[in-house]
Amino acid sequence: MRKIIFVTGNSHKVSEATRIMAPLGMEIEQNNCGYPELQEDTLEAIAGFGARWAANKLNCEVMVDDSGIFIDALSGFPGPYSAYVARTLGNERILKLLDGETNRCAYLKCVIGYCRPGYEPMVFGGKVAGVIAKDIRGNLGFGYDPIFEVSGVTFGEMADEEKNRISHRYRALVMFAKWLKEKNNINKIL
Ligand code: ITT
Repeated sequence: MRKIIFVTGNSHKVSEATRIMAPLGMEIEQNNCGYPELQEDTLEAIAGFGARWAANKLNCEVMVDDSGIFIDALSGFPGPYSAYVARTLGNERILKLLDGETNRCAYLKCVIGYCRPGYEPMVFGGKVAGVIAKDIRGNLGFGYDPIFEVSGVTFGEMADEEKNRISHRYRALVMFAKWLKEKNNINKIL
């Protein structure tokens, strides 16, 4: 098992990543040191900056996860501002904003940032498309899960294993794990 430090304050992300990464041969250890979240307009810029900052601070390789929900009818808002909007508006008021709206398409996106001290960061993205539910449903998952619906079921109503099979986080982590394996193989050959 290869161990990697996951810098995040969000324990839900840690438990999802732990379950997703174990079959891929990776062990996750949470570090709560945090990192400055740039007010950037892409998740990639925020995750890349955070990974570089944390790798240099902790002096070891790290991963971070910057995620958000992008709502079509709101021109992609809140996107990179999802954490702030969750704190200030919350799911109920987001549903109010979409009252009477027929286009309820949205996607969740996760960007994993990875960096080694002194190196450039790498970023790996994953998305899952869905719709914003008409009401809050389910008490599983976290964040926007109870209002994000895929095939008629919200992530808040899905068991962890089900969400982890199709989620934005799963897709980003698989890309990351593949890259790490390829990179290690190259290093061994060299
Ligand atoms: P860290 O930055 O410490 O990792 P955070 O919770 O602040 O934790 P983000 O900035 O990435 O993480 O999160 C943006 C918002 O999106 C936040 O309100 C999360 O609860 C929410 N979110 C992230 N992943 C999600 C998921 O899988 N399902 C639903 N909501 C999610």
